[in-house]
Amino acid sequence: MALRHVSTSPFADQKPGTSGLRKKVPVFRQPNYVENFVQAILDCIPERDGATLVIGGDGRFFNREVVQIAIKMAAANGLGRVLVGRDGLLSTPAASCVIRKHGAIGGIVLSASHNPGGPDGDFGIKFNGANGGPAPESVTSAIFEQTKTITAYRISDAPDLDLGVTGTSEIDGMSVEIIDPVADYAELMHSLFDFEALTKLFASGFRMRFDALSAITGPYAKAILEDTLGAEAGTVVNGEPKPDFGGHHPDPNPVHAHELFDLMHGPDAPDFGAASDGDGDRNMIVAPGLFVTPSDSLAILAAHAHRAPGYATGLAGVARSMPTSRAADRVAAKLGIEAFETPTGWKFFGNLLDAGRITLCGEESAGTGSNHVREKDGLWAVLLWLNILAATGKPAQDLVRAHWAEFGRDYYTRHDYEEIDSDAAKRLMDGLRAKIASLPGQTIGGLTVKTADDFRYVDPVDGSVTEAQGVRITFAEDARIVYRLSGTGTAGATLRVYIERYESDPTRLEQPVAEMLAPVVAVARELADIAAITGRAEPSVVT
Ligand code: VG1
Ligand code: CO
Repeated sequence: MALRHVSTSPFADQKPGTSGLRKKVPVFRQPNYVENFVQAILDCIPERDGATLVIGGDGRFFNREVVQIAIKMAAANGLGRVLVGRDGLLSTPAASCVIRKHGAIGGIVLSASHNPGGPDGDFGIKFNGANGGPAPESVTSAIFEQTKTITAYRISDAPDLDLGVTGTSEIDGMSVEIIDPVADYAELMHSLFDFEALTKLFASGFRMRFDALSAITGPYAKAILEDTLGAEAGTVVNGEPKPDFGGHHPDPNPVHAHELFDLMHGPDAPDFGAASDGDGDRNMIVAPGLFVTPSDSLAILAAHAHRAPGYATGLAGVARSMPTSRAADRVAAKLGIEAFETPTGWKFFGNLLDAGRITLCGEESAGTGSNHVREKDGLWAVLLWLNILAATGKPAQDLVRAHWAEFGRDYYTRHDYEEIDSDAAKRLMDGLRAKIASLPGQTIGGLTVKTADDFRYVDPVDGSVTEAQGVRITFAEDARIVYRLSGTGTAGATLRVYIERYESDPTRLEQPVAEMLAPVVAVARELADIAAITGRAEPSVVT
């Protein structure tokens, strides 16, 4: 077999966003598009000679083709070994686990996460470093710079490998190990949670539903929940990963996982409901009759994590992304541990986790995780919940209510305005930024602005600065509005408006969310002039 140098020319649009490079499949299918980006990644791994690289993805349309390309390019670029999930599959948290466990130099993770798949859907490529986490901004910027000047890439002309069977082979002097995508991850979960107690929980008649939305977590959830812990067959639904997610939009929220949501709010609700996203890093938790917001989930897990063996010694600290509600901060204050507020995107938790400053972290977008890997982890969150339910013997809905009674409740909603005109989105954010200085002290719609700023993050570990991460406005009435533009969309722009209000009055903890937040929503729309600028009277998705 020979190694080939192929001439190419740059694409101008290969700038990684919140979580890697995400584009429509037809964009990725342009000749050399994938190869250019993969070469740029490999060029940014100086120690790659002879090293181990992990390759896998969420199984969406185009996954297999890109896995083959990445393997052949790794061989041509001097890597010593690649670990590839069988059938090219690895959930994002499992990829992180495998990188860490096998001392890899990093991993190429193929996923567009919660975005729909299929020939006209989305695809994505992300690089994770040796700690198992998404490359930090310094590395993603270097990759982008590389894509702008690329003139050639290196690839082996070996034939395609059979990805369907585990085992080791070799191409051009590089060893290729096809691994069971679930085994290392399942072992890690076993080391963190009390599997005996969980087995007893299911044996006692505890029933749950896990909706894998025809995405990557099906095999993981079946292996762990049904085959290992004895949950009844059929606990995991939509458990076969499909290239187009069976037409599902694999985003675990009340809108896209409405079947689960409806079941949990109906007469036949089992004891616990959960769902995960396209690449397995998100989680949705629903108790019977009660949706648990991801922000509340993070806070509740932080308050009870010590009940699971992996966290029995307590937490070093917690972190949340800036738009995530402040519920976790209240728990941290009570526990006397540090709380951090980071920009959106898991890459910003990496330094805090590596430095041992935090143990748990999470985002309002259904991401929760810990120091066990360097990605958010959907099934892990479900297992931690189950471990807490087993240890306390309390129903999930009681735990949530007890939490509100103790800490108060952060009523929370997110309004997304999807696929709006990019210029209009920019105008809207510019308009808000221009207003920031004059807002404090103003009363709008009955709420008085306390502070307003554009979030700027100074990493407490390495001092790196990330500017312009979203406009946040707090009100004297203990409410908050945050505005930012999505960095994962693939068409036009998506405006996200995050709205919350804290309530500690014990008689007002069970109000309808929309009602409690209506005045704040009205202010959010007025302040940013959303309807006039975007032409949208209502958001496209409310979660
Ligand atoms: C969104 C979420 C963010 C999350 C990111 C990747 O980013 O808001 O919290 O980290 O997706 O998640 P944005 O820039 O579109 O708001 V995933 O599960 O898509 O890897
Ligand atoms: Co995801």
